[in-house]
Amino acid sequence: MTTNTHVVRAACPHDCPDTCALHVTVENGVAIKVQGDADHPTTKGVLCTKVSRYTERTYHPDRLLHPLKRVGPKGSGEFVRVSWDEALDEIATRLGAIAAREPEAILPYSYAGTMGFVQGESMAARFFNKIGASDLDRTICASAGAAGLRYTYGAGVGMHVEHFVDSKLILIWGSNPITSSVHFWAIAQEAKRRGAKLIAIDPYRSLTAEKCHQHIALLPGTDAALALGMMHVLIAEDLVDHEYIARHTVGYSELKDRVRRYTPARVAEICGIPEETVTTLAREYASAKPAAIRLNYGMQRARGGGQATRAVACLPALIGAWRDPAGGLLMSTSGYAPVDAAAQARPDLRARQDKPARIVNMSAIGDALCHPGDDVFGPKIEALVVYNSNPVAVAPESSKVAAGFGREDLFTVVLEHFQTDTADYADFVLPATTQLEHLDIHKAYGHTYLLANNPAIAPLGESKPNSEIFRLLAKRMGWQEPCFSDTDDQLAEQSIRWNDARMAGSDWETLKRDGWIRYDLPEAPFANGQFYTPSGKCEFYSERMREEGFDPLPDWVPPYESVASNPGLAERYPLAMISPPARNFLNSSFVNVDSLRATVGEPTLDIHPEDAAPRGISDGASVRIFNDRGTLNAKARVTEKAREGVVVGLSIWWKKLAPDGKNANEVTSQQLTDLGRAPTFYDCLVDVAPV
Ligand SMILES: Nc1nc2c(c(=O)[nH]1)N[C@H]1C(S)=C(S)[C@@H](COP(=O)(O)OP(=O)(O)OC[C@H]3O[C@@H](n4cnc5c(=O)[nH]c(N)nc54)[C@H](O)[C@@H]3O)O[C@H]1N2
Ligand SMILES: Nc1nc2c(c(=O)[nH]1)N[C@H]1C(S)=C(S)[C@@H](COP(=O)(O)OP(=O)(O)OC[C@H]3O[C@@H](n4cnc5c(=O)[nH]c(N)nc54)[C@H](O)[C@@H]3O)O[C@H]1N2
Ligand code: SF4
Ligand SMILES: [Mo]
Repeated sequence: MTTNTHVVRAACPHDCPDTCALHVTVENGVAIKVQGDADHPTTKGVLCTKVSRYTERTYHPDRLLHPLKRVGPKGSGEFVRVSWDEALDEIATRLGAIAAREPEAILPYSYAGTMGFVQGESMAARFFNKIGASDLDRTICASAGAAGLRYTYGAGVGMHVEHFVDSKLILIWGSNPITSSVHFWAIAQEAKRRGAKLIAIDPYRSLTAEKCHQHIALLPGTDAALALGMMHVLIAEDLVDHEYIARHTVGYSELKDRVRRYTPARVAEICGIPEETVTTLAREYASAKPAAIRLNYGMQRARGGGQATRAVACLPALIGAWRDPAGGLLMSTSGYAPVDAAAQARPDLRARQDKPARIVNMSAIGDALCHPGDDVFGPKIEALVVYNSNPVAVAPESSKVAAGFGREDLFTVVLEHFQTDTADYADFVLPATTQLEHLDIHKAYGHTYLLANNPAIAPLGESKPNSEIFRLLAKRMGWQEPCFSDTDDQLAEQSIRWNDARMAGSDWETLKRDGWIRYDLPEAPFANGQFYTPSGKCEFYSERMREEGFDPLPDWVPPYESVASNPGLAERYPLAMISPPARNFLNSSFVNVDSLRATVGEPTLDIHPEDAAPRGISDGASVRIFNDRGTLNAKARVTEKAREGVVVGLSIWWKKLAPDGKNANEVTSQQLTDLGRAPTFYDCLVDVAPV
């Protein structure tokens, strides 16, 4: 037999800033290798460990290959195989009956299991718009930081990641790129070889912080204070770029007043770091040219996360760092993509154009599902359709989430690759295709390219793309609108405004053929101002925020739960817990890939020797982590990587694959951030005791 081998151009679907360009090698219809595209300027032929093993995930023996219907009690994971016809008929009938009475009792629940537009909010969004469902506020990751950037720069925009290679100082702030953005880390290392200084700002001595020249281990949720303290020094010592400020910023004099109260001494106390660290950092930041900040989402998961992002985002404008392509800041680049959201989601399909849909925040899904319904909340949630997300593992205050999902009167459909913690609570589980089996189009949030994902292999078993599942459901609902017949190819093409100048005349056919294309943008995006704000300037003072009832100037908003801000609670639960991602998991994805889970071993908790000793905790001991919301077990690692007062449990475990059936979200809270209504995963007091 002759072997038939070819290579397919694809894109990594995962929620990761790097959005790699992939080459998938297919032999006789089987994907045998997934590699990074050597020509793509940020992927450079390299993938992370997880996605190098993507075929292991796609061909995993536990892949869901046919529809399942629940037979046991909710959460028991007892299902029988059913046909697609039986599953789709019953789902359409049940949703149709609810919609006839109260459409807003239906709720989609989805996030970035895939970041593709086609398998994300296109056909699915059309389906929920047409049925008149409640809208999901998709806040679980980045919406605090996104709001901070939007008020300051006008959108999620920043430096081209490639230019960090020429930076002389890089602040890696609330970011652990060795884990969460390896391609940025490769660039930062090259900058280091060329003489750049790297400084990590992180309460935890992460894999990245260990490898930087300096590590500033501030207390969680105190970043805004540090940024305001730096501004205090920059202004007091006249280290600012007056010309840039005058031409390209708004509100300098108001900002000057605001930062007066953030003296290095006060900031040092808030952040739990030496006073001279604040002063030296500010001076170095002003003198290194060009200076760049890689800001990331770890620092916006506390109450003041929105304002913290805003405060840090003001820094590059104060010193005029934006003048150089290798100066400025990168948190997100997703605002550069000329996305046509209305063409994707078709909000015009909603019958009620006179009133906005009821909105349910995904970050408080536990409370939402447990709510009986009233005039303020709106109707009780009766049906939930989950895709691209695993809320029973990833959403905060997990005991409430599980209680909500456990409601016998809730009708739940889960589209998945695997029988996750969430799928265990489904009435119907529908098998979805993976990235190798479907078509998609991807923007990124950590670089400035648009990518295509061509399908490499046929769907495994009876699995279907999300888009096709919603297309089939729409047919069963009897909807006649032509948009419910659009193919995946059409959905992809409709996602982008191709005539936007940033697309430089490219089209979908070219993108599919070439795999990726760089947006046409200036190399130093804000050298001449041209921010995406209403004023076109970097807004230190935001008139929009004032109008919307927020503090128009950046400020430090203390955490809900910290020793200083909540001493009563801290008496009982004196340790701040953070639960950032483990390197070989991707949120809760890959936890079920045995070879990757083996590298992590079991759930761990890093604790400082000074916190461990008085509690009688020795290295390797089993410990119980607890607060009023819940409790979980982990293996203690007594280490100075965790600063005193802070414990670190790398995440996000599948609950059912942890020895005690629990993960870090047992103890996290459903409180929301100051801006963006985001979760506060890293704003969480606990205590720890030997088991
Ligand atoms: N391997 C891997 N890669 C991933 C993911 C994954 O799960 N695994 N997840 C992906 C997703 S969805 C996202 S959003 C990104 C997340 O990746 P990042 O944006 O890098 O954010 P986190 O990993 O949450 O946190 C980064 C660092 O912030 C620190 N941190 C915690 N609290 C604070 C604080 O208050 N201030 C400061 N300055 N630092 C703090 C943490 O200790 C951690 O080392 O990574 C993506 N990439
Ligand atoms: N304690 C704690 N909790 C956290 C965080 C933390 O740092 N600490 N991080 C938070 C962050 S930043 C995020 S982004 C969220 C992430 O939370 P989620 O967005 O829920 O991400 P995952 O856990 O990776 O789950 C994605 C699921 O989608 C499925 N999936 C992937 N592709 C497809 C597809 O094409 N079709 C269908 N139907 N399914 C698909 C995968 O199999 C997987 O089970 O978690 C948050 N939760
Ligand atoms: S998870 Fe991130 S680093 Fe890994 S292949 Fe995907 S985009 Fe690249
Ligand atoms: Mo995220």
